[in-house]
Amino acid sequence: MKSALITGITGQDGSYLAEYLLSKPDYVVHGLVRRSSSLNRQRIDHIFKDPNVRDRFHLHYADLADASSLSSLMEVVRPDEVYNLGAQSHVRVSFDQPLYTADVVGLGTLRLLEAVRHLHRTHPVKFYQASSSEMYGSAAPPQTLETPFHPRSPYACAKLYGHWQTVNYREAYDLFACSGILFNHESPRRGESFVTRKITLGATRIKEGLQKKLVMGNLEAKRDWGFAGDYVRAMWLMLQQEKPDDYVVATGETHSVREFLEITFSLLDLDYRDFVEFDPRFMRPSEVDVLLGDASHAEKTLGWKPEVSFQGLVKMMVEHDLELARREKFAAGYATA
Ligand code: NAP
Ligand code: G4F
Repeated sequence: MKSALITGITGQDGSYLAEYLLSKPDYVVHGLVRRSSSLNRQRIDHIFKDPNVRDRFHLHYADLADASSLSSLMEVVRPDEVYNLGAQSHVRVSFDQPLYTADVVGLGTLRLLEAVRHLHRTHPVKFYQASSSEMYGSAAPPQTLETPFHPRSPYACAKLYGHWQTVNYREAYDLFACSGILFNHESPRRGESFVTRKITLGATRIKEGLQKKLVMGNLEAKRDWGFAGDYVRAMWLMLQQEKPDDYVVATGETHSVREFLEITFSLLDLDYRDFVEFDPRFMRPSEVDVLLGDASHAEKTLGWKPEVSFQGLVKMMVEHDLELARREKFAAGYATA
């Protein structure tokens, strides 16, 4: 059996990656969870209910801010593969909490790499780092592996630190360490405060009469949006190659927030202009205007291609959130009946 350790297992990507690895009969999956006052395991609860995989799925308490918890965990699990997906991953929030973001995202990666390096002396380990297209910041599109980075947020600076530490651990210690520079990827499991999910949740609630307006920031920003389920396959493929390397993972298409709004509302037979209001609260001190990735290295080396189109992604999220809104409306009606 192969054993994988995932940080960020309660998040969007962690949940898809756990499912993907467990769909292979030769994987045991260990997830790092941090203590919270109320349980936040909605994205992985179903795995424990699946009799075919639950015996191969284990959770452990630790934190990227706590080096001792990471080295203890590494000794207990002795994983063959480590996927570092844990992060304070919200760009806007990183302007409010820059030091915390740098600690968890930047130093957290270094703490984990150190724990991996120590284990690697007695047990071979492969390492995946969840790097981000945010690191390109204001660099002109299309962004490739050769494009110089120009980060525009505390989050992006912290991710860049983690990226270079990963590259340096590969070069200095001969670790099998890969940095996946992933462009935005979404799904029905996307956190509610990221723009795509905020739009699909808001629009479907408006459709069901549960909400009147949707308050937004910059509608002109453009992103290369893919489906998270496609992107976790690329993470796994990187660790199955003969040599470690860095990869850009993207769709090669870019769309504005405004286009995302237009398509979402039109799927619901609504016009977004009747419902969307501007609030400067959602603007950022420095913005990333256009992200558009070139994934040709991943396509050529890993044989990876996205399977879900942009239109398909929006439709998938709208259908999921419309069902949620209908259930919410039914529950509200039932409560007041
Ligand atoms: P997400 O849904 O926000 O999940 C983040 C995960 O990190 C959660 O499980 C969270 O745990 C965990 N976490 C936060 N602070 C932690 C800490 N101090 N110690 C341990 N775990 C901690 O993020 P995602 O969208 O799945 O993204 C996964 C990774 O890819 C992140 O590193 C993100 O920065 C990066 N990335 C994402 C995208 C994208 O478009 N989604 C693109 C490029 C890179 P709780 O549940 O306890 O909060
Ligand atoms: O959905 P967002 O918050 O994602 P952002 O900033 O691109 O970051 C995401 O993708 C990165 C990869 O490039 C990841 F590394 C990161 O962890 C995260 O997953 O915002 C997208 C765009 C921005 O330009 C933002 O200014 O949408 C714009 N926007 C406009 N109104 C808004 C809103 N963003 C949010 N979150 N909320 C709004 O009301």
